[in-house]
Amino acid sequence: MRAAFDALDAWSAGMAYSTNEAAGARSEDDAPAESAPPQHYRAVFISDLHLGTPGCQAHALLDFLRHHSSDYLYLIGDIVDGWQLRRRWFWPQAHNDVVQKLLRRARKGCRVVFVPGNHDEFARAFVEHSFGGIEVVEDAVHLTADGRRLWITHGDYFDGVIQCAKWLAYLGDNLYEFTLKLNRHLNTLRARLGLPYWSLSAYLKGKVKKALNYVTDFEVAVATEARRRGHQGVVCGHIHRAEMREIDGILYCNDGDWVESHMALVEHVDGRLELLQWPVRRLVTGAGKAVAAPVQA
Ligand SMILES: [Mn+2]
Repeated sequence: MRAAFDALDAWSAGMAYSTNEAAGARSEDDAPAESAPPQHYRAVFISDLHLGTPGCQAHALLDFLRHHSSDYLYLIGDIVDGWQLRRRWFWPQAHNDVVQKLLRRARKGCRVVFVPGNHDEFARAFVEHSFGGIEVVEDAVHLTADGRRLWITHGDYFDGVIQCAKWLAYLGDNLYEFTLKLNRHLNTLRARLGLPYWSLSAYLKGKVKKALNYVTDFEVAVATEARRRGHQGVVCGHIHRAEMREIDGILYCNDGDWVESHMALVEHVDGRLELLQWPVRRLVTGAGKAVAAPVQA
């Protein structure tokens, strides 16, 4: 098993060299800094990259990784989308570059920890193994510089205990907007057929409300389990909704995703936690309200 990983690592490293040669440039990490040096953090937490899908914002993610270095890097699930890749192979160069960057980071002494999610559940078979220096674990506990224990889990295990269709949670407000449009077209058609007005959006509004309840239920369920395990907080992903707030004395953090929100959670050297959006940096208050801050030069 170990040999297979090393072979794969060597193969992927070879890929990186050939790519760089083709581009006529050396690895960007090795190149002298042309712009500002990367902002260094104690820990960076990212999840839901969904590499292997057209939705993955690999270029934004590469840019984020270039600008943010850390002692610890947690990959909290749905990193590679095995579900999508099984249906249709989609693996552009940028997705390869992300994998290269993560492997290189591990080689250069950053402790990279991968907690598989539901879309990369294939990796759960390799728990307690190391993939080119990236540790694969079922879940983890991160000790912050100020002594807080944060439970690291993707979050999909909580789907089973929450009674609502999870796809609604992914859509949320977008679904409502879309529904308004659909409603208009539907009723134009109904009018042509001589049928009375019928509000699809009103019908679905109740369902969206249920989806919002799902998000809250998810957050409470994850925080409750973190408390039961004796931790002070939790960092998860899965629902693609970045958040940082206290739930009954437990710090609930969701590091967002790299499909839509381009968000990451970072721990400063003093243990302070912050949600970042890249390229637009945001300060997220305890109430979950995002305040736009100047874009880093
Ligand atoms: Mn997931």
